[in-house]
Amino acid sequence: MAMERHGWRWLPGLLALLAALVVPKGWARDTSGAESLGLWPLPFAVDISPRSLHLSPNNFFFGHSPTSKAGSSCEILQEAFRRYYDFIFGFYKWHQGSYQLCFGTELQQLQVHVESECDTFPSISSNESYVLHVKGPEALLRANTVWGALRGLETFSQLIYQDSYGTFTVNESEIIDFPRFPHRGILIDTGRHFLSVKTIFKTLDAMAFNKFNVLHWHIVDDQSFPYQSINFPLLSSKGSYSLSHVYTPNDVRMVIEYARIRGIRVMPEFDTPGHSRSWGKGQKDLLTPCYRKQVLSGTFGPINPILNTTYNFLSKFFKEISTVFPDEFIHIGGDEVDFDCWASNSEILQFMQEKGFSKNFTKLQSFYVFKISNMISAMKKRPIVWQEAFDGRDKFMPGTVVQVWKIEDYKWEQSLITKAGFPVILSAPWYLDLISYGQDWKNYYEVEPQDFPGSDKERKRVLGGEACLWGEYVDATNLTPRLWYEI
Ligand code: CP6
Repeated sequence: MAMERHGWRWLPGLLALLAALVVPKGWARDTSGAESLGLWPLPFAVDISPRSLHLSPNNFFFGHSPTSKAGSSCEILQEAFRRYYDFIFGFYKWHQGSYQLCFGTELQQLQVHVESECDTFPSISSNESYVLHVKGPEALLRANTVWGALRGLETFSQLIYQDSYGTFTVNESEIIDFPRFPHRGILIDTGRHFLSVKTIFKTLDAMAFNKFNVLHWHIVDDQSFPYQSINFPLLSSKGSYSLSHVYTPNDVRMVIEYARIRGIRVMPEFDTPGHSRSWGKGQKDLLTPCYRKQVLSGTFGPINPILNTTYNFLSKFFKEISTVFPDEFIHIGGDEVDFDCWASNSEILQFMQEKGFSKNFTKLQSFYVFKISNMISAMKKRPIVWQEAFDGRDKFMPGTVVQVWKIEDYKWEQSLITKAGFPVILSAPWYLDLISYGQDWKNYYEVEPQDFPGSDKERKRVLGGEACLWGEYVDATNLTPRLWYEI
């Protein structure tokens, strides 16, 4: 009931991910009352009293504490105040008047105090903790950063319900909260099915309701190249499904801004050297030409890793990406590279001989990934790769984050990566595009991201998790119901 007041607020279909990522393992928590209120994800410590306060839409406001470092000039907070006022009261303001007839204590203000100055972009190291004291006539939300304040405002809005007379009500409560992991992501795939900016916004809204903080935007793939590059416009004009299935520079800015305002990072992925067929339409000589019995077959394989022109192009391309996307991380893929085409091409084989790789294509892949990683580092960004790039590593850039996606022995993979000193993001158990005849979400609940053989130090290298919603069979019609429970 408490959750119905908003009409369209979603509980995650990946409840497990939330439970696993947000709630510290083995910590004694007092969550009395939280279940019945539908707080989600469950905060670290919740103490809800039976004493209730009422709120009236025309006598309640969000304010800044006089000593807050982020005051009324902070756009993140001002925008959040408007959004949350509407979530709390918006749908009922004009047609339910019973809130006037109330006795008892009224809650008139939520005062927000932020310890540090109004930040511009969230990052992997943003402090998202907050403390919420709800008592009359003024409630207090304290946070270290505006990003923590956003999480606290979300929790505050979840505490408010309408009683049986329709009166907006909140119980006196004390909440202490912080996320267990800094990286709580959702992967969307706009290379297989184009998703409108509006659909992406809707996903970002739902992410904010569920305290997710990273949109992993797998923006292009084999099937299409919807990213409109400023320096290489042919990539999308030739490689997109149509000229209306394109993200213009303005669309990209709008997605980044909509996310930023909600404390969500946008991490772009440009997956190479595999999964890159669509790049070939607008960029000549980028892909490897495949041969059949010593003659060109007319088909193309992964990006050609032996040409200087490849690296000149990618360097300019990623330079652009590093300025368009403000996030510190760029995902460079490195997964599922098909070696058959490389093996068919005598120039590739000759290059491999010269480099001393003999017939080991994994070495060629590693050579390529290392060069791209270097490029990304030179641009003061950090690379993220899929696990194959780590598995086949020769030289491997320090600080590279490895994303685990293969379900087979994923815990063992986490051990290997963290033992080698690299940070890890777990996705394997949360492949939301894989659906069975049954309730997959139950398994999502049971995952413990730090349950793998290793030391405490190694376990601390788990940055968090990501639910992947690959787009081969997902478009705007089924994206929301695959990701969230709507109530
Ligand atoms: N696309 C890309 C995909 C997948 C990957 N990369 C994928 C592989 C296996 C499953 C689901 C998705 N569709 N670019 C692997 C990371 Cl089961």
